[in-house]
Amino acid sequence: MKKWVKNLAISLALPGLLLMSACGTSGGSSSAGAGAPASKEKTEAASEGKTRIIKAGIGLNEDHPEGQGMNKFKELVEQKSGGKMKVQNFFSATLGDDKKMTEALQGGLQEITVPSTSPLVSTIKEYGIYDFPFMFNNEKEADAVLDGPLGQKLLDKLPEHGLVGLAYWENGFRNLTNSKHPVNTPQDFQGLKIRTMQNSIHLEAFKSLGANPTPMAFSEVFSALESKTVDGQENPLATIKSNKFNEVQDYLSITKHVYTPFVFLVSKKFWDQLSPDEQKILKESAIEAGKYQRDVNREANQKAVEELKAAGMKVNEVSDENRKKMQEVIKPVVDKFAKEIGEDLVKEMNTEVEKARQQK
Ligand code: KDG
Repeated sequence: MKKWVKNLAISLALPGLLLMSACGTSGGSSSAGAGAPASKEKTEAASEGKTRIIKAGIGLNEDHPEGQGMNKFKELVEQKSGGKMKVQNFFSATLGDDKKMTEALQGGLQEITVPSTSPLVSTIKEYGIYDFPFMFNNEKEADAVLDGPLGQKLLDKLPEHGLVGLAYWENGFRNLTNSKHPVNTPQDFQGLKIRTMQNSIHLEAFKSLGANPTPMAFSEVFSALESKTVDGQENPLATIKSNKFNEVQDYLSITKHVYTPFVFLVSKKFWDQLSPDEQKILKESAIEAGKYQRDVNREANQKAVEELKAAGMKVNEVSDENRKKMQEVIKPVVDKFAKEIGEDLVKEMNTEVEKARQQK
């Protein structure tokens, strides 16, 4: 289906869905609007056998590992609740970008989204510790930190902002693509117009390398690359493949310059209406689907290099030596943000990474 036809269909269907999910239950007598405070009747309504409609949206496509994780989550929730909780998944930013969907959760207009942690930083600065370039060497280290006490500490900061965090999923190591030339050394970034996520650390890190970064919502990236508004972008391989960036980008450089997680968010306004049993179902399903999502993601990232090469991209591996050089150039930016975020938290992060490294 053409994209505009799809968008039109969705915008026509949306008001109906919004109405259904604004009530949080369907087939029930509850008439409370979106974001209504938790009420005894509502909790009882759900446990009395009424169906809850849960609207979940992400920016990436259904075929992306994140989309596959959302489908697994839907399957688990519907199975664990015996069909009393129904998940409606919306992919490809049809409900908006990461920032917009997070705001919709805070307002109680949408129940679930799984954004990159990076755009959250403008609201909760501590999430910036995940944006420090070259923090993790591999996925195992990231898992240990995210699933450990530090990861939980950051999830605990969400409720005061109207959000509940149930788990971390994986976006992954980000790599640079561009339409100009292979990037091997820090000097190769000079003058490149690069789309970044809406995150000040990413922005300043690329500036320090001499690039010309522009923050932009993900849904705008393909056309910005196609129209040459920007020369390049950076994302994990599975995303580059799923979004067909190879059609508008000739060069892929395996920079692995930063690992970014996804965070599984639920609207607190919605969460507070759920019974403890319903909350348990959502939490267990988010964690279980997250494990599946990480596995699928790792497999997809591994396969994607060859697939992108076969599709005509010129791929270069950046040496460890050159990655170190990039890290040195970016260090003043990291030091600056470490002060802003809080030296103690950064120290804790470094200790956790070190611990994970020792475990092997
Ligand atoms: O569904 C998640 C996406 O919206 C987004 O977070 C992808 O990494 C991403 C980016 O570059 O915006």
